[in-house]
Amino acid sequence: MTLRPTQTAIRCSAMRGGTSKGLFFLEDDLPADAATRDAVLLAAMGSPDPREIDGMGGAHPLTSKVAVVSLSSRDNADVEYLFLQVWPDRPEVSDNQNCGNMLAGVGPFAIEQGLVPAGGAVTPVRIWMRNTQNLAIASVQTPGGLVCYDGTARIDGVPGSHAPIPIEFADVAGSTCGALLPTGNVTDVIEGTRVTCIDNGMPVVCLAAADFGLTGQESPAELEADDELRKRVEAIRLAAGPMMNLGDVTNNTVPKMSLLSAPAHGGAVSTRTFIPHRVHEAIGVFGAVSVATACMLPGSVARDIAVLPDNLAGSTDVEVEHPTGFFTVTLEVTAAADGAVRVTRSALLRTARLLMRGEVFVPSSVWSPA
Ligand code: NQM
Repeated sequence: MTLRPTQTAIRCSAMRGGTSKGLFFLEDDLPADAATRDAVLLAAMGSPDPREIDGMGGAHPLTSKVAVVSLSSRDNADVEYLFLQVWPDRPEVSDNQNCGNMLAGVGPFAIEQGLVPAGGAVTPVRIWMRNTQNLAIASVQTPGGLVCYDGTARIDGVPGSHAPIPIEFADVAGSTCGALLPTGNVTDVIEGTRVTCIDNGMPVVCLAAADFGLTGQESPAELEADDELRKRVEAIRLAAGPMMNLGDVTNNTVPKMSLLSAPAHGGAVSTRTFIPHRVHEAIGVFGAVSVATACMLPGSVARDIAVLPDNLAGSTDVEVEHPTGFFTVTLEVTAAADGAVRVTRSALLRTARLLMRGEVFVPSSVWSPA
């Protein structure tokens, strides 16, 4: 009788990307068929289980993430990145949103894996983001031809300092919803609450914290413990989904719901963001880009609250406050004669770190390649 291994080993790396953490795979190392791939990722993470005890997941949406990376055949990109959210507590893997934090790990991973040669002290990696069909350019420190993770860059939400990974986007407006203002309006009233629905890389509904009787300085745990608040925010989200061209968003991770208030620490605006059911300990990358963009739009819920310089032409650093610090988004905007604002470039700083490289094991009953 031939004995068969009861587990399948799959090459992968564990990386922190920005304020998130997850597993990075080469696409060729995973099953080609999406249903089998998703079953493999659920098993690798230990989902569904709120503790993800039987896998590598971190029992929170921010630490239960996967990046799938491959060489690109596009003229304008070196590699392609597919982001997959593995829900910790239900057997679902979703590709319906992008993740700019995991994106920070893609450049280093692509160089480490030999997909992109290191070139000089800094290697620019052109990344095609499959979820939203947009391009990002990440600049990775590669002195001596090796990825360097050490450095002096600090991002709030991550202890210590690391090598900087600046990331730029040319145009991510309407990446998921088809338009920067998917409802066609700068503000709408949904379920009796004034909102701004925006998509500059991430579908976000901007809300005034004061409209919910909040200061906007509450902790994520306090907000998550408030059942009435969660119900009201979710009712607005479910109604906003179809208005933002997202259809029924009951089981969707977007739109994100960002409660805004005046800055409390010298920034431009303060945020508390439901993503969409847990409250982010910081703010997502594209979530921050979308909120910062909303701050630029005359008449928006965000513009009414934000503290910004009078002249927004050219390049502006928007300091988005969040529960664990600041997220700085650099926006370049042009304003048309009718006051319409177009963001021509956005840029931000992240760091990332390779944590582990090896093989993750899943039961052979889930996947047993020939
Ligand atoms: O908005 C969390 C994160 C994210 C997504 C979320 C992200 C982004 O912090 O680009 O980075 O909002 O689901 O990783």
